[in-house]
Amino acid sequence: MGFFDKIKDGLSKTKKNVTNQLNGMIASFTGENEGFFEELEETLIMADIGVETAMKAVERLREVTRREGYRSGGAIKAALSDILTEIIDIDDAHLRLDTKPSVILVIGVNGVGKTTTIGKLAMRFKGEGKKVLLCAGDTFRAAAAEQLTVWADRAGCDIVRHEEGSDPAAVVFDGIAAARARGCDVVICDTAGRLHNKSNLMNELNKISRIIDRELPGADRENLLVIDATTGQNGLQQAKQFKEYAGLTGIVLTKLDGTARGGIVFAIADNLGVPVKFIGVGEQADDLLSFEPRQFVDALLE
Ligand SMILES: Nc1nc2c(ncn2[C@@H]2O[C@H](COP(=O)(O)OP(=O)(O)O)[C@@H](O)[C@H]2O)c(=O)[nH]1
Ligand SMILES: [Mg+2]
Repeated sequence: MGFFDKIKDGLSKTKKNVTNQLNGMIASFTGENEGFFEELEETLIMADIGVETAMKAVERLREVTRREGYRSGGAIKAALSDILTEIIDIDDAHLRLDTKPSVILVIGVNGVGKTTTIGKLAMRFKGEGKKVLLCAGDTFRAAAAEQLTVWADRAGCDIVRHEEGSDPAAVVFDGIAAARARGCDVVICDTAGRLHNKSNLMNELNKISRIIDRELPGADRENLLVIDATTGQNGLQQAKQFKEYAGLTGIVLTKLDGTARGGIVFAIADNLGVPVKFIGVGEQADDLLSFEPRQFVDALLE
């Protein structure tokens, strides 16, 4: 299945709800019409794009429609597509991992898909001929390290894990040492999404972060926040907190196959100013797609 088809397939739920409605509205467009813009705004909000972002997008569309005197659905659709793409096209969506080793720290609340995403990334890097090491930094539950071990076996890569309840920063420390000794290209660190309280979690992430900086100064590093698309605007609130405490270089938006509200991609990019780098559209190894703004919008509107 091609890349574009895979996105379309993954977004089938979103498409059924939102796209059909949007396309119906767009097809009936015959010229500037306030009712049309209001209805469009509502549809976008229902798709989880967020009130602010929907208003911004529609306002831009109004302006360009007035200026260019659009009278056809085709023209409106092209203009909307450009506006939506512009909103999500932030910086470079590609990973920067040029140093050896480089590090990916994967963070986010419980159950969003961190460990699964790490497994998918490990398989992808492996396929690119990279030597990968996984670090089982979620020591809160023994099952977390087990789950990561299954992925490490599948990807045929090394894993460093300690006992349940041990210090995650120590796991990361050992992981980095092992990666150096074994000449690994990428170290991917899993983390816990839930501790006894929020400040514990943020302190722990902070400590892990300092260990990475200290042990690998100057190394390329990605801090990826994983967000579950089905949690909608709630996910956005979490993201704001993680951004404040941990710093982010990118977002991975998972479970886009399971939600009818793919608009959350726009809300996140617009509100956080952090690029979405990957989207998850299923539980299998190849269900992680590099995020391509234009293709995403095309797949959504087609
Ligand atoms: N449908 C779907 N399920 C996913 C996706 N990513 C992860 N999951 C599932 O979400 C659940 C929680 O994932 P896990 O990686 O354990 O989350 P973690 O607690 O953040 O590490 C598992 O059942 C995964 O298979 C995705 O993109 N789509
Ligand atoms: Mg996990």
